[in-house]
Amino acid sequence: MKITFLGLPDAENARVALLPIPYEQTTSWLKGTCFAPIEILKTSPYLEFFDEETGIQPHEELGFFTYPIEEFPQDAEKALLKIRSLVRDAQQRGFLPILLGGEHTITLGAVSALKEIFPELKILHLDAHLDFREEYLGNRFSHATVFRRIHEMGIPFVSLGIRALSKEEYKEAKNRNIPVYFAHEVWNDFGRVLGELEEFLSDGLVYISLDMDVLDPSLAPGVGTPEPGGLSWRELLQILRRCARAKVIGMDIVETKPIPHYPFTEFLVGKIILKFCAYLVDVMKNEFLS
Ligand SMILES: [Mn+2]
Repeated sequence: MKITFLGLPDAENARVALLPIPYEQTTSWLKGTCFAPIEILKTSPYLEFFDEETGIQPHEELGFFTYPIEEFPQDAEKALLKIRSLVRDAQQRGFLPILLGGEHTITLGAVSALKEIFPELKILHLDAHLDFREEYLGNRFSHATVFRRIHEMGIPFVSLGIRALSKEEYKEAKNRNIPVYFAHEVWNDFGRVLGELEEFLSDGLVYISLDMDVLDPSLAPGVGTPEPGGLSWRELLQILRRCARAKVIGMDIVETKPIPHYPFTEFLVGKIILKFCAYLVDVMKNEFLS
């Protein structure tokens, strides 16, 4: 039987699609992100479907469609092409695509598909790492180089929550005027960060790339490269609330690495999806009423 988000049958008029992308080739330290998509889906039926903050049940208002879990090519180029055609398919069918990674490299496949349709696309990058290396361990298409490639594609982005990067990445990002919000800025001046984020989100079409290690590892320990000092749940929700007011055209949630017998991080991914969808519905309803 097909594994679906929340364990529910695919909704007839689904507006949101979950795309499992079990691609993992270049993770540098702890392996296992390829197991995340199936584990995220498997834990999702245990989520509470009702969102108490908005009074909304996202599965009733938006409806979810889950793409089947398929094998992924080991070769980065082939994998990215496959992701690209999956995202294009989701887009053509009118879904908001949410990709479940897999390593961070998958973002490249998604945004290359979306940029063809929406040239004005921009990205909100939530991560502990800047992923702005020219190459990593001899590889140009790696989880550690994703945002360098995205920069070369001419797609604007802001990176938020950063707290692990090399001196070269730091310098390169500065030289190229990449807006980076470090974790310490979130701790010390979250109001300003949110205000500037709101400005960034206020025009254009936004793709959200959420690396689970942006969260504090006390909250999301199941990641390949945990870094202390990450976002709190409350901070993430405040960011997602602002995102819901923007024109979001796609999202990925990457780098979850299941810990055996401790599926909390996978469970949290499902919770993030439900929260974000509840906020989307809330914004649609309120805007419709006003
Ligand atoms: Mn990361």
